[in-house]
Amino acid sequence: MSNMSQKADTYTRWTVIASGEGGGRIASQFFTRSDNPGIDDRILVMNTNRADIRNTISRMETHLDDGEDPWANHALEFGSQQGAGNFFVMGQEAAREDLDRIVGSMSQVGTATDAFLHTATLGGGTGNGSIPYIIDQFKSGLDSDAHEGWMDSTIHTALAVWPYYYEAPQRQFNAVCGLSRLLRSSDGSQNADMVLLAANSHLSDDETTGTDYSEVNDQIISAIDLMIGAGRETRGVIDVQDYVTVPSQIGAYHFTPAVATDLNGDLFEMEYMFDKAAENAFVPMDVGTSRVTYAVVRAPESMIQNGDITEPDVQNAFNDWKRKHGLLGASGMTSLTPKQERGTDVDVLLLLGGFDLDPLLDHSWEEYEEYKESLQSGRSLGNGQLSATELGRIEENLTEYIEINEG
Ligand SMILES: Nc1nc2c(ncn2[C@@H]2O[C@H](COP(=O)(O)OP(=O)(O)OP(=O)(O)O)[C@@H](O)[C@H]2O)c(=O)[nH]1
Ligand SMILES: [Mg+2]
Repeated sequence: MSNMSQKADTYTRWTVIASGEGGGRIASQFFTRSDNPGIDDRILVMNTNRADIRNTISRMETHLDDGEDPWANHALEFGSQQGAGNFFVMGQEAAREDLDRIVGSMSQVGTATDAFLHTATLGGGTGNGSIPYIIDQFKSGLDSDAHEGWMDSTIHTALAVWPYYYEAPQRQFNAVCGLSRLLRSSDGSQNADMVLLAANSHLSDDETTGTDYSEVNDQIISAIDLMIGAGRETRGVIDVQDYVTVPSQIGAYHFTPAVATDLNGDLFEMEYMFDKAAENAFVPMDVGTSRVTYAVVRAPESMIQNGDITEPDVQNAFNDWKRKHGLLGASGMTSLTPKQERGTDVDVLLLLGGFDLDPLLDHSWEEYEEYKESLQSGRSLGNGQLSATELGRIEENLTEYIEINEG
């Protein structure tokens, strides 16, 4: 990884790319904080819809340096239509129309970045349509002068939000297709290097929200914080390359975060903390089916310095925890990360990968089938077309991927 050390000596430089309204809302939440180690202000929000992106920008604006134009560095409107009509093919076509501008903006915001975090909701059309397509363009050797080659080795992770289970069949249909397209390109090869999943209904049982996603988004942000933190100034460092190498080799590169924060480190055993985190996985799943498991423990610097919590403690506890869940065969790593904070509050992130996807898909598969039937021999809208053959490939790619991870 010689290229990484050239770019950043001490930690992974992340860039957040968001497309669509929900993706933009999550990304802007990074922006509205005083301190974003690992990301700084490398954030780009994109949308096909000018009104949506304006709202996102006005949330970000107060946090920009005086006189900085958000449109110049942090926002992009793409495609010739307003919105994607909640049809992912439209979002994809919009990105195709403006690929050069998108790549140009990404290069500008993410100069010398090590890893992209592409953020989109899977229920809609814009984010879900464009993000898998954009990743695919990079992975298949995008031919552009704009990035001067440095992007060739950049890692593309995706953060994908599953719709509430009660949302319309078309949303569930989009989600199933979006997951497939993030995991695999049309020819069946791996697309994103890592796909992080979070399901709205699983994170919040409040069905009355609809417009207020702050509770769900807060949880997502804290998981990403912990994940990014593990690659910084730590004892055991998990770097982004570590997250993606083995999972890609064994075809188990879908993950979900499982998080527990503010646990009293004086009081609780580490193994108990892992259990608490595992209880709060971001999608419905059976922990015992995980094929890859990473553990990130973040503790006050003083606790680490005093030896109250050590790297071997974390490793041993994690092994015990894995044994208890029949996961000793799963590959994995641990990291102990300091935080600048007094007290004894410890935060834990488990990244669970390669688990059986059926418990999640069970919520949407019927609606997917139902909606597919209603399409019959394909669908078109504006300049977006989805042929039966194309949809067949999308379904087959997902089915094959799921089978690899059925255990
Ligand atoms: N967690 C979370 N989910 C969101 C948020 N905003 C929207 N969603 C979910 O995302 C889906 C709607 O997608 P949007 O993000 O509005 O869609 P879009 O990418 O803008 O695409 P179109 O509007 O169809 O062009 C629904 O399933 C919502 O439940 C958000 O801020 N956080
Ligand atoms: Mg929208």
